[in-house]
Amino acid sequence: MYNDKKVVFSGVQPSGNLTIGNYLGAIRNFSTFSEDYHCYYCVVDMHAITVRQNPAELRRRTYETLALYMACGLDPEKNTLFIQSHVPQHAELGWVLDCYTMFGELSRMTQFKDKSAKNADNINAGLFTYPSLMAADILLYQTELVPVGQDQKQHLELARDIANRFNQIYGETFVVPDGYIPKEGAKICSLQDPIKKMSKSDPNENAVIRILDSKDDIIRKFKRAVTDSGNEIIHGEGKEGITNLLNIYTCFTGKTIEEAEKEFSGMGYGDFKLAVGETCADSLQPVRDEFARLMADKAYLEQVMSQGAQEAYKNARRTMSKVRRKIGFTELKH
Ligand code: ATP
Ligand code: LTN
Repeated sequence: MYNDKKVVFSGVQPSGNLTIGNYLGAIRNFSTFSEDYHCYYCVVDMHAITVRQNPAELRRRTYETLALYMACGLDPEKNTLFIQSHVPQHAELGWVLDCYTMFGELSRMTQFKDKSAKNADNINAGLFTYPSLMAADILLYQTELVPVGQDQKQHLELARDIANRFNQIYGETFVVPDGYIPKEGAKICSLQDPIKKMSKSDPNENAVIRILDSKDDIIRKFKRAVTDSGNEIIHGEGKEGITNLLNIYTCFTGKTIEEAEKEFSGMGYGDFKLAVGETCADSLQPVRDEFARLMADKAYLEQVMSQGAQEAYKNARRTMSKVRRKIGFTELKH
């Protein structure tokens, strides 16, 4: 059904309740590729355990992330939706690619540096080799395009370098993937520290808007958003807080920044924040409703998971046998 189509792959970690950063930077765009590409959207639970997780919560969030994919418009009949740990070739290729990824390259990854600082008591080897497992996710499916937010650009470049290196040694094996970083929404910032990206594992709940937050919570958090001492609703340097809010508003409404500035001109910060909060909460309402409906039917989610794992497995297996042959692993004949 899909075989002649080019491939799109992306993943989200079930490491917390998803934020509007995950939504606007990544998931919302996923369904735009569904007609023209064979799309694989994966819940990357193996990446999530690079940071300590509570087992029951990890399991629940894995279901929730899958349900959110669907609530954001991904039809499991048109996209392969699956869980990373259900397809063992991810771990298998991950190991192989570790052997073609340099210590120096991994040491330069800013996500590793940030997460090491945040988890100083658990700087494990998986956190370090996270990017080669991510490269394995992508390369296993001969992916052409990877829709992600700005923060993943460095990991993607490394995935391309690894693919090129492997191809140079063994001849054409992997498609070299391109990133797709949206023009709008690629970097939604924290509401409390608008220089930092909004992150689902931020311990400060006021800094993040979660897709599943209630309307009241969303409005309350926007009202508390950090701004500046001025009173003009314009974007630009020194106005990172207002710029971030304008950016969120335009992502949800499709308006340009200039249109939004005009619309809010003369308005106070309080009313502006309320308007952004209401727009955001109302835009997310259909996603929340659909999510609740899907979560009530666990059997259906399990059926989607197993169908996705089977589809992914078929294609992952093909790339993996090619890799095994190229590097000189022996084959079991009996
Ligand atoms: P964590 O805090 O656990 O590291 P995260 O919020 O960074 O998680 P990921 O699961 O790592 O989320 O990312 C899923 C997708 O969402 C990726 O494509 C990533 O680039 C995108 N993304 C994450 N945060 C933002 C953000 N603030 N703005 C835009 N895109 C984002
Ligand atoms: N590292 C990504 C999640 C991720 C991913 C992928 C994204 C894991 N594997 C493959 C795109 C393609 C992140 O967002 N932190």
